[in-house]
Parts: sequence; structure tokens; C-alpha cells
Amino acid sequence: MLLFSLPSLLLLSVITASCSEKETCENAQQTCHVVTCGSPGTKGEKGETGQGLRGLQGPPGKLGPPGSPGLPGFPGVKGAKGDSGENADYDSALATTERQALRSELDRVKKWLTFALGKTAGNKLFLTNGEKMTFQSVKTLCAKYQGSVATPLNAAENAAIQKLTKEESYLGITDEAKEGHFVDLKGRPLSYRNWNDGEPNDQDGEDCTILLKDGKWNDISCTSNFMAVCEFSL
Ligand code: FUC
Ligand code: CA
Ligand code: CA
Repeated sequence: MLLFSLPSLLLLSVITASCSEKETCENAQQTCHVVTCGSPGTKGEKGETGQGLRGLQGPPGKLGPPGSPGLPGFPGVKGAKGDSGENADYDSALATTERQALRSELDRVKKWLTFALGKTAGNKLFLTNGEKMTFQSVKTLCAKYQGSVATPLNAAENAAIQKLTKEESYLGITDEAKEGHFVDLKGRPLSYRNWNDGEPNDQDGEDCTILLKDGKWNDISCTSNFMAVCEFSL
């Protein structure tokens, strides 16, 4: 580094040469004719940046705000096949229990119905709505309730129908298809008959059958009005 400017050095050389080596400049001022002492030099230029050690790293900053949600991921792989359904034996046992319970309840309801309204014989239930009508109307009425016109197959069934009403009732027996040949509504020949004396006489073209109050049968006009009695299987 240059501590003194060049003119200052030259001036200092002149003073040193004219004074003795052991004299100070103040003394020289007193003894020398020419006194020329140095003034302070101009400020040097700023030095270069130092090479000091770097400080230690500070603590982590505060947590930033949450970022926005990312895009949906890809669908996962298909899972393994599941177990088979419920236990079949258990289902079967439950079905049996439920069936038995329903059967029991149905039997109870049938008994109530029979006690209050109907008459039974074997596995048949006979019911009437208490109305008199033509034979065609009785067929339609019974079909509507999933039954058929009362057709006694034996004395017990005949008696059951007889006890149901005090009126004369139509039976499901006709000779409409072939005169004199009485059959049931499915066309089957009769295995049981209970004609009154002198019947069937086909008086004025009688092709239907009624149950008389005493339980005997008479052939009669199909367009006359008689009690509607239907039969239902139990
Ligand atoms: C008898 C019966 C007829 C009718 C008449 C009033 O002749 O055979 O069907 O009931 O009586
Ligand atoms: Ca006839
Ligand atoms: Ca008759």
C-alpha cells in the first residue's frame, strides 16, 4: 500500500538532507531557513471485501399456508373376489320356520272364517254372499273370488251346502252341452246324484240344477234367480 504520495516523499528527502540525522523536524524548523513540514495525506480507496467466516445457519422459518388440493389419483386395482353368500342351510331352516308359522296362522284364519260364515265338508269350504242371481252370474261371482259354483260330490258336501242357507241354491251341474246328460262344470260325469222324485224332467227346457230345501235336486231354468253358493278348497 502506498502510504505517502510522491510529492510528499520528495519534500521529506530535502528536509532530511539539509538537517542533521539526530534533529527532529521541530528543531529543524528553528535552525533551517526553509521549513516545509508535511500535511495529512488524502484518504485511501476503500479496501476489498474481507474473507471473514460465514455466520451459522438460522432456525427454520414459520410454517407456510396449506397448498391447494391435488388432482384425483388413479383408480385402485380391483379387489379380490368376495366370500360366497349367506349360509344355505341357515336360509333353508329359516324358510322352513317361516313357512310353518305362515301355515299355522293361515289355519287359524280359516277356522275363524268357517266358524263365522262358512260350512266345511272334507277339504271344501262353502260360502254364500246371500244373493239370488242367474246361473251365469253365480259362475262369474265364484270365479272372481277364485272359487267355483258349489258342486256336492257326496252326501256330506250336499248337507254342508244345505245347511249354509234356507234358500234354494244353484249347483255346478248342467246338461247344457248334451240334453239329459248332467255333468259338473269341468264336463266330468256325476259320481254322486240326489235327484228329487220325477227329476230331472227338463220342463220347458231346464238345463241347470238347484238344491231344494230338503236336500234333493231339481233341474231348473238357468236364467231363474237362486242363491249363489261357491266352494273353495281348504
Ligand atoms: C216341477 C219341477 C220344475 C219346476 C216346477 C214348478 O215340475 O220339475 O223344475 O220346479 O215343478
Ligand atoms: Ca235339460
Ligand atoms: Ca225340473
